[in-house]
Amino acid sequence: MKRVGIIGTGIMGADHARLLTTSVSGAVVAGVFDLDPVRAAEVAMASGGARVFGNPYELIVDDDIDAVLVASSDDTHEEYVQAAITAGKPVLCEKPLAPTVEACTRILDAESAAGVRLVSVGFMRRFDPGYAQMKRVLQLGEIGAPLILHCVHRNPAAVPGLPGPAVITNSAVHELDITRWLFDEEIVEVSVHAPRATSLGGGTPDPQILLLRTASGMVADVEVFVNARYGYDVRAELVGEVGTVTLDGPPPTVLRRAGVDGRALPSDWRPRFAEAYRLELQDWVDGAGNAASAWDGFAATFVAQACVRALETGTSQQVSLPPVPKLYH
Ligand code: ISE
Repeated sequence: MKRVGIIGTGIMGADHARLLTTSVSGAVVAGVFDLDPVRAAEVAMASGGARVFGNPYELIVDDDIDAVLVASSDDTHEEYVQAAITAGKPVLCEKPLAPTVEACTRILDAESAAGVRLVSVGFMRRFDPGYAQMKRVLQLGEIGAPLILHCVHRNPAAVPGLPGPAVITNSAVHELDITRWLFDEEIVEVSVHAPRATSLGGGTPDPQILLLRTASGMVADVEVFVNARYGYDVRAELVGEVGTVTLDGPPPTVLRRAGVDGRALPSDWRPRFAEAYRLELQDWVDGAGNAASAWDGFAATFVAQACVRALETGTSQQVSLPPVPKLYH
């Protein structure tokens, strides 16, 4: 039984604790830490009596904790991931690995110095049955050589407290990862276009259109709109030389009311990606190693920062990733 310690019991930490307790085999939530001790105690209780730690570093080094899940705020990921590497424990870090390239680089350096891959990054869409099907269709050659990926990523409202660039570094970063993963190729050029901003977005450029060009010339266009109000909606269409494959959410719940025959949308990502989160956690607990690596986390943040620069300068940016460190070959 793998004893998991969770740092951060907010929206994602609590959800991971619930899935680990109810839907994942071979794991138990053994410890939790949160800046808010009441919130930590609630999650500990719901997880069947996990120990509440008063200090995240004590949780990481404790002999009764085998593996660490980091679900604290984005800007604190680095320090906890580094401490887990030092303690020699596997760590699943919520995306983004860290919001800056510098912080991600320090993590790569630490993991390379340790000489063993301990870090997984929570790009859960890689485990979503819809995206997995899309990749399978592509690999089987059913749509021919891929040319274009169209993506839509809409949230009803931005997560409170996140800075403006988080539209890219926290939300669109999923599509940056999915584009690399689906095409199995690096993104080499980006541009970002901001139409007139929604009046409901508090002044942030929102929505935004990202254009991503890959090494062999495929293009992904991403609409990211984090204050779209009507519901959580993630879609994609992959266009190949002889066909297309479309991802339009999980099996729909059909809702008929007020003279309308429609589909119910969730209010956030947890129901939409519930199965992806479950599969991701099971894979991590089993040590199967199919999750995004620290290198993938680094690459996504590297491209995200180029997108932020593209938005700020209004010019397209070349993206030139450094060579892949040996540990990730
Ligand atoms: C959030 O942090 C997530 O990871 C969701 O999957 C994403 O859709 C949302 O935009 C992010 O803020």
